[in-house]
Amino acid sequence: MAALQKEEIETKLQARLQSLSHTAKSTMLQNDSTKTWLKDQLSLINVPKTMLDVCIEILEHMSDLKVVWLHLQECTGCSESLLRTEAPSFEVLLFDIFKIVYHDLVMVSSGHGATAALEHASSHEKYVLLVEGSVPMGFAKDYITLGNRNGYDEVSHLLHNAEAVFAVGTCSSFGGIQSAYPNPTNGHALSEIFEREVINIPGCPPSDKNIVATLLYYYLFGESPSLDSLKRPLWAYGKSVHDLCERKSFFMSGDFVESFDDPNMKEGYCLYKVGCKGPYTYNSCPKVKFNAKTSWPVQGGHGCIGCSEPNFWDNFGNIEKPLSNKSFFTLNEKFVPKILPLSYKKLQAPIQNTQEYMQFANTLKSTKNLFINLGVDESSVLLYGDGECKPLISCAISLNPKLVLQSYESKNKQGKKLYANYQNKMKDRYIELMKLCDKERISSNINDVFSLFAMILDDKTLIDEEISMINMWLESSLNPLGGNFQTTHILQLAKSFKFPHVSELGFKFKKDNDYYMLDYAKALSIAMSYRIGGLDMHGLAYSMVCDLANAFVEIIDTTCDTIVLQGEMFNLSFIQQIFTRRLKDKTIVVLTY
Ligand code: FSX
Ligand code: SF4
Ligand code: F3S
Repeated sequence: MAALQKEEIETKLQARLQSLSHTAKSTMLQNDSTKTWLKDQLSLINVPKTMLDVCIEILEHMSDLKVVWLHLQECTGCSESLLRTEAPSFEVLLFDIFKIVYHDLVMVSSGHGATAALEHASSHEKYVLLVEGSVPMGFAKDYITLGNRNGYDEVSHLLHNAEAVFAVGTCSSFGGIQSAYPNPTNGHALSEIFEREVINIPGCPPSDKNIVATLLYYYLFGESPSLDSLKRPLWAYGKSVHDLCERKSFFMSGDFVESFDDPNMKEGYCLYKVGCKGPYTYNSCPKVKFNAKTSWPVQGGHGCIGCSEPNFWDNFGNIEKPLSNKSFFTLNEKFVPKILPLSYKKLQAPIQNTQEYMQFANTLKSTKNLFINLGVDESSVLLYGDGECKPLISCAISLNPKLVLQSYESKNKQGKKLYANYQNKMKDRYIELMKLCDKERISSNINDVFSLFAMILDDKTLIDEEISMINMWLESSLNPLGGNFQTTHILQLAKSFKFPHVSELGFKFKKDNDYYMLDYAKALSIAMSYRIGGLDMHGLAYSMVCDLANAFVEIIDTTCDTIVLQGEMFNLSFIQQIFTRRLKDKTIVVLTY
């Protein structure tokens, strides 16, 4: 769901105030501290500051909406995070603004008094339900009981009259630690059990800002903010921790701390090598922080452990090691998107040229379609429409890894540093590559980008015979070591990566007059950083193929209705799924022989 535009936001807020104007105001929020707080919150949820007064008025009218906060299987970390909110204080927030009527950690009553308060709220109040913790479904659902009901029955009961439902924390959003292997209580996320639409605010715990501003959005607009595919508000979970991280420039130059007592820790070097999962985690922690904005995990000196992602306990491997097949433990399939169907077409032989593709295109129902052929000997991308077929991509990949590497030396400061780190950390490979000749060879086969990357990043030692073979290949016009050799190798490695996480590299097709050109320079430098940082070749290969597939998706014309895929890379089911998931309104056809 896309985020709202400024004008839409203004119109919606004005309409909301209008609809509330007949109700009495119960709170007066026109004071400086509330205004300052609200300004900050509004900037988080992308509401223009000019709407401040309208927002205050809306909140003043929202006297009848209450908050019921339920605890199921959890550690109370989410509540603790909220308690550390600084301005306005927790009491102001929950008595004057949101009006909490049930929260068994902070309320005065206990026992029968608390149960009665909950019963009263559920039958006499208009309320939003916030649930912290997962729902145990094992052992007659009795692993958790509240008063005389088990957790499952209590949530079912409260869901009936709730205006909106928020899953606070990773436990209620995705199952969290209780549903990690071996999940003894058979714990589940709210959305796995109940049909009701749930807004997820994951994190173990989430920042108080993510909880409060999401709730605020609902109070102001009377509807859910824009959400991602995991039902997380985009304003908070739309960017990766890595992209917002203050240590990112060190990642880009390949400067990693080697251990927690590394003196470079003081310099703020990147924590990828000691296990940071920031590149695979979507959350706003570097921006909103925790404990009254004091700090966040990476600022405190430990890598992100991916706590706002589904199955992070199981699926991120060792907390203090980079992703690598060696640190794989178990895979939890919860929240893995469903496999979407696509069609296969069996042909006698591969399509080899424009003429053959035009004949094939005539058998398709679509009037405009795209053919992506990543063949071992040749690649081509053809756009077919109005009886015409034209190439869409042109490619110029430098095949001499020595020359490509050396070009970093003359790049900017970051490039130079990366080159020096490569020289130092991947010494053997560097020495081997420097034995290559200075002959430049350019390829127009997209598959050869795999050859180039593999030659620079692989950890297999090149023996002298291989070096002289590569030299011969660079000198000649033959293609014995091109796409064929390294593509198969990369695809095999990619297939055997055990984790479902792509390390984004940033391949891009850039428009250049009538053609798109493949820009791989940035992707290569990021791949070098990941490699120096300890991502294994399986992970790197997996990322290369996924990232390249994503780059193709980006240039697919909206008027194109069928995409035809040919070549070894498209036999991989996770690559096919990138196309089917990201191009839901198109027909994807994979050619087989
Ligand atoms: Fe704890 Fe909340 Fe983790 Fe879970 O946060 S901090 S175990 S997400 O439900 O209390
Ligand atoms: Fe920051 Fe972690 Fe990314 Fe390094 S890997 S830049 S520490 S988020
Ligand atoms: Fe969690 Fe990572 Fe943020 S561990 S708190 S998502 S930095």
